[in-house]
Amino acid sequence: MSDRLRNVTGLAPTAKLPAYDRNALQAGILHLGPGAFFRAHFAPFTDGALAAAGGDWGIEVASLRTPDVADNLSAQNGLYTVLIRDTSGTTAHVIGSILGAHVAPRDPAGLLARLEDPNIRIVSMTVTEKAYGFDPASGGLDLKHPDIVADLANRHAPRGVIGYLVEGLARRRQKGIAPFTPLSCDNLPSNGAVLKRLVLEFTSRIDTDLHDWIEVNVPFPSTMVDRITPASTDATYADAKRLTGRTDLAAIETEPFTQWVIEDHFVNGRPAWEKVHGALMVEEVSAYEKMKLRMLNGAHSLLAYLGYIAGYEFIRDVMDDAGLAALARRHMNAAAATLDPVPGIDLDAYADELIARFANKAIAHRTYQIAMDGTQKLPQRLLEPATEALANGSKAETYAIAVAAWMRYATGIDRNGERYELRDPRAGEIAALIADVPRNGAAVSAALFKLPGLFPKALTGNVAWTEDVANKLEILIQDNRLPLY
Ligand code: CS2
Repeated sequence: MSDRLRNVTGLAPTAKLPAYDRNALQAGILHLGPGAFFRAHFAPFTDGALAAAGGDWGIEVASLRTPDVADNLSAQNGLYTVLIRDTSGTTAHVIGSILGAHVAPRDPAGLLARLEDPNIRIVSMTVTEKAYGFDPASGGLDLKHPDIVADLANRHAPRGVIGYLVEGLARRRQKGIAPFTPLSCDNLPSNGAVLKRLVLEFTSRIDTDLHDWIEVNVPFPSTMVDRITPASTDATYADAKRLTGRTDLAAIETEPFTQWVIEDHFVNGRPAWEKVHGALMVEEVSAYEKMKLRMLNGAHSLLAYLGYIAGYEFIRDVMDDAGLAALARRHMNAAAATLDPVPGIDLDAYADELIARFANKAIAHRTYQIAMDGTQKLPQRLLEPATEALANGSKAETYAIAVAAWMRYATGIDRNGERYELRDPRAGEIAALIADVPRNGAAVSAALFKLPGLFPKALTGNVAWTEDVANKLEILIQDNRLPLY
């Protein structure tokens, strides 16, 4: 393709360009998982920091699985377009912070060599919840996770996130190179603390000296990340072409809102992210994380499951249903009631803003996309706050609705009787649990409550609440929607 985006000269005047010299830039960050969310969030924040304050903080990305995004970025010298959409129109920003892309399965040794480079001072990641090897039941390492099993057996030739981080740190220690800061940017509560625990549990099984060195020398800052980013479609690529004049197969689209709260604990420097609108460096991120996971993501999952089974394709369509929009707001209030005060944030105004963001008509965010990986998302979004809500004397009714909706969704049959793919790492277990169970609320909920490690005992042992789930599920199985939201 001769019109491919490869450099920033001669682009259409409608494209905003990187405001720094990319050719003079070196990589200081290696990022694992260059998916759409990373391209809408981390890379633009770093692009903004480079423009505002410079520094050798270019990014190299590495894909641990599929090569497509990395290959498209490589073909474009790392350049790609972010389309920012709202009802007043779409703007195009060409992002320059990515300098190179690797495909780990194709060249694992090449990626390990990059992890040893002393210039790489941060190894960040957006790999989704399921990639970590986190066991929600124990809060620690899932010793059955395929990457963890493989990497414990073969630590010098890793394939998963934890394996690569540990091998990279081990090599640096052995060669006397200062460590990098691992930086998790996934939607897990205390993502840095979780990552630290997983890395340390993994290391304690293979090398106790390395374990002690990491414990003392490597910080694991937690972050709260937020920007609604649907999967790219043909409309994304067409608009990127129209606004930049170039074909861009790594283009993404997103909303105007963007937020990043980062614990300021870096062992080896960091970009001046605080200079970019939406970024906040703090001592402790947990209050922000809980707020976002419970109010935004919890309501998102609720709407995704109820919306999908009611036949709505996009979250914006669900928000056009007054009953569902009101339910989302009610759930946000219930989630807010489980939170401690969050510095500088009025939770009511935050909820109003979330409702407006969900309703953004310019953002086509599929309910099916958000519904993915429910077993990985439910604990932090819905089950932990539900447990706290019940303990505080609430009926946790909107949580019962959300869980019933997930269970209805987990049956894998849509309102027209057609099957769909669950896209959940535990899809096989779910199907096996309900295969021979009568399709009614009591039976299906009883079966799914038994999914090992998912539901805390405080929920499954609460008869009133589980009956509420069963009753709501029964209605959803019969009618695909609840009568009164
Ligand atoms: C969504 C999130 O897909 C999902 O599960 O809830 O990706 C959500 O859009 C982001 O966390 C918003 O920051």
